[in-house]
Amino acid sequence: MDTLQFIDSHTAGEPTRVIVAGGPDLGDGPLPTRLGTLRDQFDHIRRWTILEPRGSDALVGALLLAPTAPSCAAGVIFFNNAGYLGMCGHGAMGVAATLARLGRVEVGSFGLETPVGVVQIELLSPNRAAIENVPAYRLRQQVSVDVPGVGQLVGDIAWGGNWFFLVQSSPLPLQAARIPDLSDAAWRVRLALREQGINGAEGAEIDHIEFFGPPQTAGADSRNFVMCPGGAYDRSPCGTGTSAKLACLAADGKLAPGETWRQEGILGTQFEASYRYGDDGRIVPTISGDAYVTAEGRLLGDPADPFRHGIFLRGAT
Ligand code: PYC
Repeated sequence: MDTLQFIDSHTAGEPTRVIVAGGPDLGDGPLPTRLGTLRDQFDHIRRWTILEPRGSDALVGALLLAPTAPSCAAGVIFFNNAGYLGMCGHGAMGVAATLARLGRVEVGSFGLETPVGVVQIELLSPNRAAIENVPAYRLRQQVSVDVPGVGQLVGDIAWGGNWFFLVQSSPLPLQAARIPDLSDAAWRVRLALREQGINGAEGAEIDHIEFFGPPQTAGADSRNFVMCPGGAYDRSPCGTGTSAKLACLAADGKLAPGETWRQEGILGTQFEASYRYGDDGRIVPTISGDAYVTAEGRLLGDPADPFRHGIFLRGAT
């Protein structure tokens, strides 16, 4: 019987499952190389961890690895029901809470190595972390896209560790009761961008869609709805999506360095965000949020189980 040892958490409602032992040997090379090995040779580990019947579409997985940078407490590769994520903000907060649970970090600063760079984390308490994300920037402003069944939408394209299309005026009310409609509309936007050849840098697919509207909870500056690459919506305000939002606010002169932005998600939970300028003129966002460990255990893979590597029906990408 194969086993994977995991710790589950949620960050502002969005779940993270960290594989803490039993994962494959990916060598000790750079994280992007190890991600390639995981994807090409061990993708069943991702499916086993994330997909039903052991997981769910909402889960983000994180494989804990030895870092190459001595300054880092751990390396990590994030993945979901559709594939691999360069970075994941809520997931990094979940990893921080998990490392605290394991006794591998204490309140204070440490680095987390990801395939897209080192993320500095300040563990503020065992259940709250501030993530200094990889640099974020806006690639294009006010891009028009014709979305069948939704209409003409205008949005910005920005990088926050993943590629986002950010629609300032949501085509639908940002209410939890409208999540199925919001999901349908956001998925249509994703497909329309793909079909109309609207991409991130170097032809990268824009695989996260973000709608914005007025805040509904005290203290927030804005509310969002975020569609993730595999068709699940983000229960949290999305760390990389909030980073992309900060890049747009900074480019528009609407938020000064050091000023706080409170982004509320579709469940009403909040991330607190601010930025500084990096050396290359891009912004370096810091995003804070709460994460709670919810479970720990072992995933079992009986060789006789036809679904030991998950059920995958959607074919999202
Ligand atoms: O928090 O960056 C994030 C994220 C990406 C996908 C789901 N959550």
